[in-house]
Amino acid sequence: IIDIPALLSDLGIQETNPAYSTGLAWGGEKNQETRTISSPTDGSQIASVRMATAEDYDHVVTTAQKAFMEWRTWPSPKRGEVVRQIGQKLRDNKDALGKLVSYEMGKILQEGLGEVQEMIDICDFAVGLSRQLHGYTMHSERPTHRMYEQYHPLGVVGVISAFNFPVAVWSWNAMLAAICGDTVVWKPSEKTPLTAVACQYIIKEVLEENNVPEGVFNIIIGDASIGSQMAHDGRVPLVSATGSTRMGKKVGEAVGARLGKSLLELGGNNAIILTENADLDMAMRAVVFGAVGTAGQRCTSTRRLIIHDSIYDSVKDRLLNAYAKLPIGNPLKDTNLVGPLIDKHAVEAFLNALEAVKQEGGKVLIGGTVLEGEEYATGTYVTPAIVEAENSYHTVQEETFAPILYLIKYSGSVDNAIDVQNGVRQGLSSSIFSSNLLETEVFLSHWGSDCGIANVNIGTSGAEIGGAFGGEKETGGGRESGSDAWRVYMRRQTNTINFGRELPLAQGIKFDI
Ligand code: UN1
Repeated sequence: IIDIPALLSDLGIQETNPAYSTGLAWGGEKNQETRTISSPTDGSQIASVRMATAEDYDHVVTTAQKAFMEWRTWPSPKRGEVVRQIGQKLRDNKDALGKLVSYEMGKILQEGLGEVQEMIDICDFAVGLSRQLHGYTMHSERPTHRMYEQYHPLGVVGVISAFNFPVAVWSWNAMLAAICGDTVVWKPSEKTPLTAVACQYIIKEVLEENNVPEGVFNIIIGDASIGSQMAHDGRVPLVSATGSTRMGKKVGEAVGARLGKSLLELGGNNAIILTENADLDMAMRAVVFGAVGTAGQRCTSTRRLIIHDSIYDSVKDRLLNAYAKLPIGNPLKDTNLVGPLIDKHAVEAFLNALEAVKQEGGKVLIGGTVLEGEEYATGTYVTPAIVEAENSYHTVQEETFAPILYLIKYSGSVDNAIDVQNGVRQGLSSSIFSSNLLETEVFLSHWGSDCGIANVNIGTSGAEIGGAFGGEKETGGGRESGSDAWRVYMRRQTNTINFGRELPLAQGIKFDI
């Protein structure tokens, strides 16, 4: 299905991959510790990467700091022009990068290509934004004074990304940070470093052709120890981290202890509410894709389905029917909808969660097995599960990064469904299916969904880049990509200017000298 050496050569990736890159130069070739990357798709070894050391990290941040001194002086639209060209390179490489994402991470090819499309889209968004880094102007209380605010570049931005969106999350952060005048040190997930390396190769020519200083776009291949070094590093004013709530708490605590800024995009426990007024044909598409897409490994995956008791049985039947026919297998084969989990640890977590929910009284209606046979020899392919459960179960309260959909019944008004939806510690994405305006408006009201994303008549996943992306509560509170998410990548300054010949003080203070 895929010719890996040809693909790597298409992307310009050389055989041995050093542990870090500063955009123009690579380093860490002599490092002893290596990691072998094998595809969850067919188990073959794709590459071996070297792991960065603490000294490598230090060198990269020093280079990024130095680059910042120059990069911040470039006019923002000129930085935008660099991002425009990066977007063009991504268009040229969409097919190859999309395939590599699919192969290294295991999502189906359509989703791999979709992920690259999100990168292209954020480039376009950032180019426009490079001319719109607006602040407010205000009226001063003093005569012949005016006030306004400006947004200035912040410094080195650390980006820690997860395996499930191995490249898009970098671009949401890096492209905005770049037009804002920041430099970026990216630590990709150690489970998917190769796609990150590919991105460095893709952008290299643009950086060279535009004389972008070395150190504006950096990557560092390492494990949690590098992430921790970054979180504690006072030279990194903003750390943007995507991953589990457990990881995010550690990063948030370390960054908070030095009063740095963090942008956290952590676990979700996303629900769809189906009221008695739901259009079930539409809802089924949303639920099935939300729950099994990316094999349940999106932070926006649908994990809970909150169903009105009057339609519960018919929803259950329709879902069981759809799940019985799910095409599961090699994600590069275009008839498949469900690929593998990232690795065997993820399979274990899937099985453990199912065992635990059974202990609590849950009933597994379908799925929950590990597939065997030649096509599934990696042991990473599972059958997506549907479980009847209560919202209060421990297992239901946790985010298991796997395709498990919990069916939860509610009765009475939509307020009861919203209580269930909000009754978890996470607050990323939520949606309601209903053709009744009174229900949908309650869901969107200030006593409705408590999530960062609340949708009507669409599913929980597949957010567009134009909106601010992120969530509340244990999801971490950060917002990235669209809307005004760019502000976190800049420092804000309020300026008051006196254009008169007197010096009146604010708040009416009078004194003589
Ligand atoms: C993630 O899973 O970390 O909304 C991000 C979505 C994608 C992003 C998911 N645009 O499903």
